Amino acid sequence: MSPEQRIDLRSDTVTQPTPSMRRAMAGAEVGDDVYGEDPTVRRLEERAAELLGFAAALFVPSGTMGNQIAIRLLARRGEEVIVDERSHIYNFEMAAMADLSGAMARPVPSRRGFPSSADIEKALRPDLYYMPRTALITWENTHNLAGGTVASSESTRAMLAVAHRLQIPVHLDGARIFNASAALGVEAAKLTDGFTSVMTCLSKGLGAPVGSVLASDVERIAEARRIRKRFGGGMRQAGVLAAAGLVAFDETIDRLGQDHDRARRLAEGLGELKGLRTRPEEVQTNILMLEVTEDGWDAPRLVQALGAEGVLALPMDSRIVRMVTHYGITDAGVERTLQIASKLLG
Ligand code: TLP
Repeated sequence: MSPEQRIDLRSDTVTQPTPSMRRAMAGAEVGDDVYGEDPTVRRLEERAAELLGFAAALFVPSGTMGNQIAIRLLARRGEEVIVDERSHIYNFEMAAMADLSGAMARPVPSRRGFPSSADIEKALRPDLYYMPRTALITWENTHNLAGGTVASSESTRAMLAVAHRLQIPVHLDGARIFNASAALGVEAAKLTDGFTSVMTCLSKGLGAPVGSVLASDVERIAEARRIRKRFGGGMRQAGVLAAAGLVAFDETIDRLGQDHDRARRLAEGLGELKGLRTRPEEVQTNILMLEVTEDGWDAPRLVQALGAEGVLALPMDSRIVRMVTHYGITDAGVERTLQIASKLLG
């Protein structure tokens, strides 16, 4: 089966650059960004800062690097970083905070990805010389492993109130903050208000081929630039990539709601099949976690069977399969996925 015929629901990272991104990349004005001479990168950073409501931003190769630069920036060796126990930073970043920054993760439980302010407060260290200091709180919105959930403004506000009262910086892993913004109908800059730093990805729902940005104040971004270089992320004529990011900001933010509608439609249709459980009312954005409840099936087997029919999904454990919609998934792709799943599970 050719890649064009596949329905690839593994992630929103799989998108191909749009024709206008490819045109912008081909024509991008570039320079050596390590000398600060790439005008396209600079434009992307200015635009990202403006969209996220910060004074400055830094173009980075990946979301992981953006998160890890923020941690290096805001925590010192031997200090603790509060993380939700299912966060990307804790589960999918190779313990980088320990390896690169000497920091220790302090995982906190949550129901749908957002720990309560009471649980966060409980995890904060008292000021005792024989205990590690709590350096930083992290927050993920939308939350990937919880199924693309959107933080309520109440939960974010309550967490920020604790952080501000105790003067602890807060980093937002906003890889999909524009999905949260589309789901709530609220500008992204409103959702980032009160955070010390924010990372967002161009290479997920926004469809750009590569890249993320880290936003914060001018001083911190100047320091983040030094850390990026130390981490090996000083890129040269990166304007070729930033050009696609600018198109992503201009052309793809407004269409994210369609991905959310399609994820909901998938959840509704798959939930009707025997042996699958979905909770369509809980699908808020473009990520859907479906539970395989049928005896004789499990998540890896279902993923394999779907894959043989050209529908790609990700097994998360023995029972849970993840599907993510993005601009490469059309209404026809959703209907075809439902037909194939129904044929398999009948
Ligand atoms: N998520 C990827 C995988 O790594 C799981 C995906 O397919 O969803 N924060 C969040 C919330 C993310 O979901 C991801 C990537 C990242 C950070 C890291 O971004 P990259 O992949 O650019 O390093």
